[in-house]
Amino acid sequence: MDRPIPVTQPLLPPLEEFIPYLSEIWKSKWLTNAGEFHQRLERELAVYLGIERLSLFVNGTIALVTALQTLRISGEVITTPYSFVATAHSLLWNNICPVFVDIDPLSFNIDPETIESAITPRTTAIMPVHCYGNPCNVERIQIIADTYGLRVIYDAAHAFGVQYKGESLLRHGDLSVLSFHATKVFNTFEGGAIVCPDVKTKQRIDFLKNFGFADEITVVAPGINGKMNEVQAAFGLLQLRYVDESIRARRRVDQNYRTGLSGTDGILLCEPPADATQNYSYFPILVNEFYPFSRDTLYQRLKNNGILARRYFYPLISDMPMYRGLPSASPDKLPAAKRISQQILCLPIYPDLSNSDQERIIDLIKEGR
Ligand code: T4K
Repeated sequence: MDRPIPVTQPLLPPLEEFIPYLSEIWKSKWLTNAGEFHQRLERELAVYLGIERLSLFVNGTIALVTALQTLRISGEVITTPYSFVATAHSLLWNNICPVFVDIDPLSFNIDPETIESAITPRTTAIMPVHCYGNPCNVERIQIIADTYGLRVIYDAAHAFGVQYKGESLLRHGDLSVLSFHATKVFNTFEGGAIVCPDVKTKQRIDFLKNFGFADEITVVAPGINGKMNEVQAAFGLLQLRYVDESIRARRRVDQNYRTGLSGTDGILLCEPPADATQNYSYFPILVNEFYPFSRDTLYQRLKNNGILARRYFYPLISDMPMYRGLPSASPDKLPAAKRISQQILCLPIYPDLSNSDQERIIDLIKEGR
């Protein structure tokens, strides 16, 4: 069998274009701690994303943990069970109790109508996820947050470059957190960022990611080491020159799937979000009862043919051992999330996915009809 087709593959610009960046690092001997490339990437990403400022991180998870520290979030935080585990883990690492609420089965995002009844005197914030880059109902969430005096931290790990109603989706909420992991549309091998609204907040975040140092001898908080290093930042600068081309190539893959799979009984394609651009980071389909096999049989069938589709996100976070004892984790309170997690399958999508490989994937799925 040929090489397996993974669910994604990182965008890697030509190697020879990266060498000059490495030469500069070798020359300067400046490897980390807010170096030149780090500062440049912060500036260039802010311009690219259409935001005022961001603070780079070593990965998205540490950025989530730090975002919660930044706003001194405590007690309970309302969040979604339908995400990558890092969302809820960032709460546990801050000694915060996650309170899971159900999702909207069309957007896969937190259903705002479930939030109010989950608020208690201990609630301090809401942590929604823009799942697959689909914008959350940011207006409704903000109204609830304002009414109850809650903070909003968006896990925007999937939302690189997404524009909502003509401006960056990352402008919503108190903070938004990005991931630049190898599997993301824009990567720095590992990496992440917190998008921050004002200079003071960025300064606090910059202290927190550097052990809490405000200057050489002053430590203002029990910070962590969350710094992005110069090799990561240099790679990000190079990668930024290719990211638009890469998103265009992903769009082609998305359109091929839409054409090839439309009308297949039992396979539901997800509607592109209204009022928003897409980055095509994932291609989720739902395998429902009208398909001849279960989602897991289709997953295995594809795998047997070297196609490594993934069940993002199954199992639900609320079904994992460290969360399932929580009252809010009870499956009967999360019916939409439960159903979607049992039907979801994310198909391979990345710039280099060839038309012939994609045809093979489409044919295999259609053969099941
Ligand atoms: N919040 C959300 C909503 C997230 O989705 C994530 C991460 C985070 C927070 C946390 O951000 P980070 O701390 O990661 O920055 C992957 C990623 O590791 C993870 O970053 C991502 N979400 C999650 C959805 O997917 P796995 O365990 O599925 O990755 P893995 O290693 O199986 O990789 C998937 C495929 O990608 C491989 O089959 C092949 C390809 N691949 C992967 C890597 C690492 C490559 O071609 N090259 C590579 O270097 O979690």
